[in-house]
Amino acid sequence: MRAGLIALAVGAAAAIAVPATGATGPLAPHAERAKSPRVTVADYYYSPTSLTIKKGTKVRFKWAPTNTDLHDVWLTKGPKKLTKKQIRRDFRSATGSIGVRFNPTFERRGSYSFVCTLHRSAMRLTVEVNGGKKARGGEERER
Ligand SMILES: [Cu+2]
Repeated sequence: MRAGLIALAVGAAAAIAVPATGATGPLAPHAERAKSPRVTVADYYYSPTSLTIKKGTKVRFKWAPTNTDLHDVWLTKGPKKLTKKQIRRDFRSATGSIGVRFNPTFERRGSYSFVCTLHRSAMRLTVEVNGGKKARGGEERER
């Protein structure tokens, strides 16, 4: 259970300052106020492994405080309109075991594939970004 894991890890993680700010940061003026989904980056897995969000959503990645190994989150495949520069700047996290900050905002629709470059086969994440009318579970499409 997650609460148990966190409690266990408090001792080990006490020396590392992890900012505990809420989701009250400023949003882009035109973006809808969507809550930020979270993805846990743990030893050899991401949780969840897939995510469907609306365009303009920020995703908060949290490195598990129990980690003992290094991990990162790198985009390997994304919408065609993303430039290499954008990919490098916005969709590649730093590498670390705990305390890494990575909160990309997904401004373009499409399918995004991420891996941990250190554990490519074990750690994969897919993010589907749709137009913004109906996120998650919306099977209907306007045509
Ligand atoms: Cu990893």
